[in-house]
Amino acid sequence: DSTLAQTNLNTASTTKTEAFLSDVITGLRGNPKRLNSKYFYDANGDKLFQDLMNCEEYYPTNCELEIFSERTDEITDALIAGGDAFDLIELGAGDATKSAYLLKDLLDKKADFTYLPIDISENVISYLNITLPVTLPGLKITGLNGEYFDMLKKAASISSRRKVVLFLGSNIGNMPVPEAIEFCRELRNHLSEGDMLLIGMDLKKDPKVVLAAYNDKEGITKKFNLNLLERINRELGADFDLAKFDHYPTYDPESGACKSYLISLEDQMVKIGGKENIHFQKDEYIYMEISQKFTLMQTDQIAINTGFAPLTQFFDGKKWFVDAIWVA
Ligand code: AVJ
Repeated sequence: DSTLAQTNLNTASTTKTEAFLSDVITGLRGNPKRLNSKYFYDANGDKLFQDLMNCEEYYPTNCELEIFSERTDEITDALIAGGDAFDLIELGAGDATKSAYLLKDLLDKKADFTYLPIDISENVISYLNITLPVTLPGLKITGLNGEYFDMLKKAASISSRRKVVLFLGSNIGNMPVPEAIEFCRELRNHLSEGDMLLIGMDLKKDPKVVLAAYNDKEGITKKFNLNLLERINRELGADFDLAKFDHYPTYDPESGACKSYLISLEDQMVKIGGKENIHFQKDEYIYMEISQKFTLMQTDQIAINTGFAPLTQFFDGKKWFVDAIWVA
């Protein structure tokens, strides 16, 4: 009944805030200090990421859009060729602009599928549930708000059909390589033989191009990083002074790791949740995010080492980005 539903909802959101608080405290008590980039995506963060995707320097989205708009037919044919009716599960769906190309084509081809977008942002999931059935008439959609593997389990409990998983935008780059490998292994364990993964990975390229994408002139990336401090202020009752932190993006062409830091501009104390005091030395950094870039060889290696067979690769004209289909 509605009382129970309300209680569950409140319990769920309390638990979420508690998990957020405990992750933030652990991360900021650590040495070096760090925050988890998955927390970037509240409603403001979603908006800032959309601005980023539209800014000139941020190339990955445009590359993947080019692939999806120019190779739509081949990509959806390959997904359909995997077998009968399927669940199309997207990890980190965001605004689904890219996947919409595939969804539209699958609908045109009368493929029998349900779209299950998973996202950490509540805001994103309610938006998709409301807008996609309007823009894509006939689409069967069940949005799932939560962590990737929790929601994958939930998806498997709803349906036992063949799974096609989308993991786009080089979201996998938000993990350091060893963690990304562990992630793919776990993902493989959630799949059955013959299931498919369409994975987007950003490739190593001119270091200046990479760094510029994470150091845009308009300062959207800086705002995107500072927004997490603002979110902590708002949701966890902290008193970060955003003016006392600067954004420092780096790219190491050797490892392919693109990392973002916030640097404390002075010696300062920040209070979180009314009781926890965090001390920052002048010039001390918070490690915010990694956006790993890969070699083509690495992409195949990761597939093979984690129990997948690489099937096909699709590139943009500049070969800056790859969308690969791996079979479980
Ligand atoms: C959404 C994780 C793919 O790492 O490129 C963009 C997020 N961070 N600019 C990325 C992001 C800074 C993005 N991903």
